[in-house]
Amino acid sequence: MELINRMAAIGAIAVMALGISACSTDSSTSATTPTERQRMLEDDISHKLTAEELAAMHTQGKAGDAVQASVTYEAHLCPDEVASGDVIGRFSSAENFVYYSFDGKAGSSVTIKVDRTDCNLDPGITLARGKATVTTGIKWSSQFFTSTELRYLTRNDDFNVPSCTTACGEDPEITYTLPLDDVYTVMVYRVGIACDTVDATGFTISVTGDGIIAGDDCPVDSDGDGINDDEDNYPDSDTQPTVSIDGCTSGVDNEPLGDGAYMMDLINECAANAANHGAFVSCVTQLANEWKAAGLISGNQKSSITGCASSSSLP
Ligand SMILES: [Ca+2]
Ligand SMILES: [Ca+2]
Ligand SMILES: [Ca+2]
Repeated sequence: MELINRMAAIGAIAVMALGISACSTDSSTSATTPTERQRMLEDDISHKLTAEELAAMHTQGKAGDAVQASVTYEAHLCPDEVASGDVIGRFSSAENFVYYSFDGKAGSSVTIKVDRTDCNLDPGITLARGKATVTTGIKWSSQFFTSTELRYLTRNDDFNVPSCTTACGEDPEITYTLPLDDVYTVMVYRVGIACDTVDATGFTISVTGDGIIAGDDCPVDSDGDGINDDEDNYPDSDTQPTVSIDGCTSGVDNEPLGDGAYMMDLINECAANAANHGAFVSCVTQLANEWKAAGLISGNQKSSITGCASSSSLP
């Protein structure tokens, strides 16, 4: 109970100092209303906080320091991926951020959009360059961003009216041109302490645009046959349009066979493994028989393929 009261007090200080909660109506500590302070913070990230606000943030920062921890990334986002996540915890604690990473391209745009699935969650997003291992120096805004691993870029709290009726702020969206080829971090944080309920956790996040590239952690389809490398029996398929053997063109389409292999992959294997020309012709003939039996080629096409194999000088 003691801990809960303390957490509530820290939350109340943050809300009063920053006015970041759309649900807060407490403006007794400052001449500016929460809405005015919120606008200053949202529209001008170089806004200098008042001494009162700074003192409150330092108190809050101390609370954050007490729970500094390792950063765990919820997911690495790949092009056109939509992820979902949970925000659990209290403002400025390590648990109050959910981290995502993606690989980005210099000079290209990305759009990051978070939609709450729980009406009582008020999410915001911060975009930073780099990837973090510890929470040290990571805050929700630029004023307190002293991480040596992440470089603050931008943030947004309210952009889109949520689909559910709520008094708990709006959903955030950022469109941003990336400065460098690098890995980037998206942090989803909860804003409206006063209107958030403790168990309000759900949201989806999408990161889209030309700036998102498939990095090392994304599935790759090297030969473009629609089967990712990790499931492709022939990840670097010979995808030439027509079956041709040693310069002889059969006129038969080089068809994909369903498991990542193209006809040419198997013919190339025959050439690589055959001990002599007779064995190569026999190997290709067996393939052509199987393809004809499967209805992939006609009798004439089978003859074209085996003819090319016979006239070749392979292996
Ligand atoms: Ca928001
Ligand atoms: Ca493939
Ligand atoms: Ca393949």
